[in-house]
This record gives sequence, C-alpha cells and structure tokens, in this order.
Amino acid sequence: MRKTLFILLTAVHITACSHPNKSAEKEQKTVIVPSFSADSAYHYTQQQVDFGPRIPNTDAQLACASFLSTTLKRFGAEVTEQKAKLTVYDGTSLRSINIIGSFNPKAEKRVLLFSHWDSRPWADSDTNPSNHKKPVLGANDGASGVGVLLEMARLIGNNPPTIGVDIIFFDTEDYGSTAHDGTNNEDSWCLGTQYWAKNPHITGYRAEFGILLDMVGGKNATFYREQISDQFATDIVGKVWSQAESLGFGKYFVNQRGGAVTDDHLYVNKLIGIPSIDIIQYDPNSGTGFASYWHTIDDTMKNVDKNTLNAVGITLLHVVYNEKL
Ligand code: AHN
Ligand code: ZN
Repeated sequence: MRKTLFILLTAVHITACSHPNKSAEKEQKTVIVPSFSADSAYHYTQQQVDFGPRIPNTDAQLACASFLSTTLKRFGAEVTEQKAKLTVYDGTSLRSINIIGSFNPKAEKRVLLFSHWDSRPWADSDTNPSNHKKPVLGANDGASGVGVLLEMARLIGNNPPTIGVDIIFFDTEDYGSTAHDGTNNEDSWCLGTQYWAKNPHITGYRAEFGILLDMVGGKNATFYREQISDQFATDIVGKVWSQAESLGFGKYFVNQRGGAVTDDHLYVNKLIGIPSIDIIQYDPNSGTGFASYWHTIDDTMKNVDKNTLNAVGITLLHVVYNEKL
C-alpha cells in the first residue's frame, strides 16, 4: 500500500516538473462532451411533424407549443412562453408563441441557440401549382433544427456546462411574402424573432453569441458560410466550421461562401446586437439555393437523415462545452 502510494506520487511529481506547461495545457483541453443521440433528435423531429403543420392560429400550434414547453421543463430548463399578437404582411393577426428554455439562468456568460418551430402555411414553391395553397409539413424546414436543439437540451440538462445556455424556439418565421413588388417584404419573415429582439424575455438580455439552426436534417446537406453570418459574426462562423472540420464533418460544413439568407439571425444581429450565425442548408446548384423540396408538400420525414442531425448536433455540443467562463 505504502509502496504504491510512493510510486504514484513520484510519477505525478516527474510529470509536473518536466512538462509544467504541457500538463496544464492538457488539463484545459480535456472537456467532457456528452454524446449526442441522432435517434433521439430524429424522434423529437418526428414528434413535431406528428402534430401536423405547426401554423399560427391553429390547434396544432397550441398542441406543439405545449409539447415543446413541457419537454424543455422535463430536461431542467427554466421555461418562458412569450405570446404576442403579430400582424403579418396581409393584415392577418396571428397568435405567436416563442418558447424560451434557460439552463444555468444565473450565469453571466451565455450562449444562445435558436430555431424556428412554425411551418409555412403555403407550399408555394411546389412544382405543382395546385399544391400552392396547401400547408408545408416542415420536417426539415422547422422541425429538424428544433429536434437537434431538444436533444442538446436533454444533454445540457443532464451535464450542466460551466456557461449558461438559452434555447429559443421562435414562432412565425415562415409566414413571409414572396412578392417582389417593391415593398419591404424582407421584414415580413421572422416575425417571432423580430418581436423577441425588440422585447427580450429578460430586460437587457445578453449572450456572447448566437447560433441559428435552419434546415439541418437534409440528406447529404451542405452548410456554406452564409453571408450575413460572415458579415456580423465571422469569428463564430470560423469557430463552428473549424470545430466541424476537426470532428470529421467537413463534407457537411463546407468552408466556402454561400448565399445571403434573410433569416432569424439577421434580426438577432440587427435588433439586439448579439453576433449570430445561421447554419442553413445551401445548395449552390439549385434555383432557390435550398433543397428541391423546400416550401413544397414534400418537406416530410423521408428527407430527414440522422447522419446530418448527428453532424450538426455533435459539432454544436463541442462548441458549447468548449466555451470557457
Ligand atoms: C427568405 O426566403 C426570404 N428567407 C428564407 C428564410 C426561411 C424560410 N428559412 C426557412 N424558411
Ligand atoms: Zn421556410
């Protein structure tokens, strides 16, 4: 017993004296990152889709909102439901529900992760015009980002990181107008986010940076460096893309410029000044820049691939758990 102790102490002593910097460096780098379950993220995606289209003012919206709040609470988050009446471009008044889950709410240093949870009321990019007034199921466009974030919430609740994490599911992102009539239709999108950025759930709310997940479930999806992200938060884009590369996910996270997308992160940057990026599927060879099933009745679970959810989830967990206080 005594001999063993002696040997151990000597070994520690030698290590400490001969490579003081190296061992300190090693200690700092040893971060335990919980293991992401793509099956679980896929299941959370499916559960949302099972409510049907999550369109503001519908019963499916209320049912899914309650599912999202309950699930975040079950994972240990402090949950705020932010309800508002918002007027869309055609004058319709909508009940909008942002769902905010806070982990480690007292921590000063925070990271904000977000996705929209509503689905588009019209499949107006469908090749068949008779589908243009039908709703989009939004398996990829909406549910996939929330699915990844719910799985992250489960892991964060079980393995509290040193920093604080806020997860926001924004409503009423996808009610925007596509008319090119000279009016400012850009701002008809992302209404839930615009409302929150002007009326944050906590006065003076701050986060170090924000990451938006939008359409993160497509088979063989490619995520390029979206332009608005690079403009407002190029170092965060760098942090995420290099983390992905070093984890072997470089085929998903392509380190090249993509398009500019008016998306929730724009308003988090512009209106509340939190440097934020968008991880969004971008296809440089498609007409819209998005997948062929974007805003069509084919945005269903058959296009959601666990490998893509996995690449995004693992990458973001590494980003969050490597943040230092
Ligand atoms: C526009 O089409 C202007 N923005 C795309 C934002 C979006 C819609 N993301 C998902 N659906
Ligand atoms: Zn959409």
